[in-house]
Amino acid sequence: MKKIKDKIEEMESILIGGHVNPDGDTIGAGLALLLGLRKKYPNKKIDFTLQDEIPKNIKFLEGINEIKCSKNIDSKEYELAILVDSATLERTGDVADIVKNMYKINIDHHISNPNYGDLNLVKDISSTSELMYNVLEFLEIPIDINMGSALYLGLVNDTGNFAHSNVTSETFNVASKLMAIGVNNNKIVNDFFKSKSMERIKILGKALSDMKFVSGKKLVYFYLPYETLKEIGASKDDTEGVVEEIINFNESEVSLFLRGEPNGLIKGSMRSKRDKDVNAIAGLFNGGGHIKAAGFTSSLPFDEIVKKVVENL
Ligand SMILES: [Mn+2]
Repeated sequence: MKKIKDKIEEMESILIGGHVNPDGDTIGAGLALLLGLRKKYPNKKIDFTLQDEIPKNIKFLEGINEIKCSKNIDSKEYELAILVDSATLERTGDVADIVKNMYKINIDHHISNPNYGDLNLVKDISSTSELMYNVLEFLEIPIDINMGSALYLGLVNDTGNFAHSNVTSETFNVASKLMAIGVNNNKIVNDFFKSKSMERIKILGKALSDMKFVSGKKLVYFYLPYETLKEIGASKDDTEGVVEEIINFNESEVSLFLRGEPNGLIKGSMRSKRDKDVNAIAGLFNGGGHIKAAGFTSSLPFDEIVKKVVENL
């Protein structure tokens, strides 16, 4: 962390980047860092950029409008890139190209992260936001209510509201310190989880009624073709959380959600309840993530993806 601090102090312009299809963790960690760095170094040029739009249920965070779309970023204006919550550089989409010639700091919590940065802070903990809390402390940046709310959202996002096995006493410790500075737990959880669009509820309903179960492998899966997504009038962030919902089935151990993309590829997400390693399965499709939560993109048809997953579970 000392080297990270030195680099930040040395450079005059910093661009923070997060992953495509941004979630509460990449946004929470990146936004807290943006607000903190701007406060501590008012004379530096500091921005946070993402390729994709902010999901509707995250827009309530204060400072969210400071995040810039990667289309509007000129790479020549920055010397240092800090990538957050991005398991590979490619995961940042268009941002990867913008930062390719910059000095890169990689701050992440995915075990599959190959340490692609010039400096890497990769720790196997609940969330990048939990890690970012420690980074901000090390940088001696006081965490205000807006930064704290962003970090808290990251914790809630990646722990399924403190329900997953990645939660440790340290996760609660960070959550507790955030509440102590005034973060409103109930408001964040309500704004984030209980704010689903009708389209999202409809997708979920479809998933719950059409999901299939492979009892020999305790695998529950659901495939949503792109045409069905369009018929419902949904967008891809309306499919968030499906993979976590279908694994609620009591006999399942692993869930697989497959979503057709407009370009004909299929995006897969997997979850595991106990010890089955879905990071390894995602790896068969050149994806990755964590042992209990991972994802991939494939050009195979959906039935072949299911076959390959079943064979390897
Ligand atoms: Mn994360």
